Amino acid sequence: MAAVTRRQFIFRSGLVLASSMTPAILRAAEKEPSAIQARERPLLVSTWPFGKPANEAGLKVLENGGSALDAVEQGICVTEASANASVGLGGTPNSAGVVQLDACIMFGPGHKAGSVAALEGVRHPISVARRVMEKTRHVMLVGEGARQFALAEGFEWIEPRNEPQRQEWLKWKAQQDAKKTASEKQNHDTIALLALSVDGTIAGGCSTSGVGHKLPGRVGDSPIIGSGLYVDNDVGAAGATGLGENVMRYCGSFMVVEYMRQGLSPEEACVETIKRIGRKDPRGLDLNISFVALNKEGRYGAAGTGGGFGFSVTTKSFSKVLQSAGVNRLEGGATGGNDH
Ligand code: SD4
Repeated sequence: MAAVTRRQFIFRSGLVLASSMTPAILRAAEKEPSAIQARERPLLVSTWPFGKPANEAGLKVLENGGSALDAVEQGICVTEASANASVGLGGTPNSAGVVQLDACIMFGPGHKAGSVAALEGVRHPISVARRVMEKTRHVMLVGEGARQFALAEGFEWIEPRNEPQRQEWLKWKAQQDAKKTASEKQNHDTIALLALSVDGTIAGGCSTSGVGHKLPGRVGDSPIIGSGLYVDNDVGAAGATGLGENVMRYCGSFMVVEYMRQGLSPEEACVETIKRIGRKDPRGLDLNISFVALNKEGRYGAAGTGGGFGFSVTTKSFSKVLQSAGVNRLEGGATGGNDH
């Protein structure tokens, strides 16, 4: 029998302990033992720095025995309840001064999905989306139908136009009388949160008040399965943020997952998706779109147009905000990034 070096012994002992890892991770680890550390389960990845507390809440859920779906829902609830993002009822009103919320959720096993759009007066649209998935034979409910469903399910009705939001809207309205709307690049915020549990189950969710001062009834990419979010339990998951009209015309998150299925890393898949959209779109890369992704092996990455954007990653050993790759040209590589 070949002699076993000390290094091999320590490494092989680690593999025995890592009984929950997939053969793919083990294969990668055999090539490079340190790869195990970079590909931890559970793993939570979300858009923007404000996703970090959501990830951390999701991790607690997983540590307490909850599922990846529970982690996604409860993590996103943290963002929906916070004032730090245009998500939930504290989000940006539409052009009529009303906050209309979009959200969706997906659970890898069984390829389940639920979604709500243009929902008014409910604090946690992500939970209503989950209820649509679990309690109806439908995937998506919108507007008043979604609101009635939420009320029938016992969700609390909150008066949609609270005073600070009304004041903000009145200010905005006054500005409109004087000049055109500022760049559409402003007033964006969305949480897309992806979770991979120890057993390899993947779930994802997406929630937003949508692009600021949108037309009443406008639905963005965020609640559209395949656009704002996509989960394939055999491959991975992706979520989007940015100007929804530039994501939903291309089924952006679906495309990211398909690139991962073809063997690209999560970051490469995000970069390639943005380039492909940029090659097709008359605006080129002037699109203001970004993606986060993770794969079944526990790799993660993100990319955005321009200089990229901040995204949040949480495992048991760290929780941090990273800078995504930036895509500002159609040929050649992206700038920066954190390809893990
Ligand atoms: C939307 N994609 O409604 C959302 C907005 C967003 O960062 O993501 N902002 O178009």
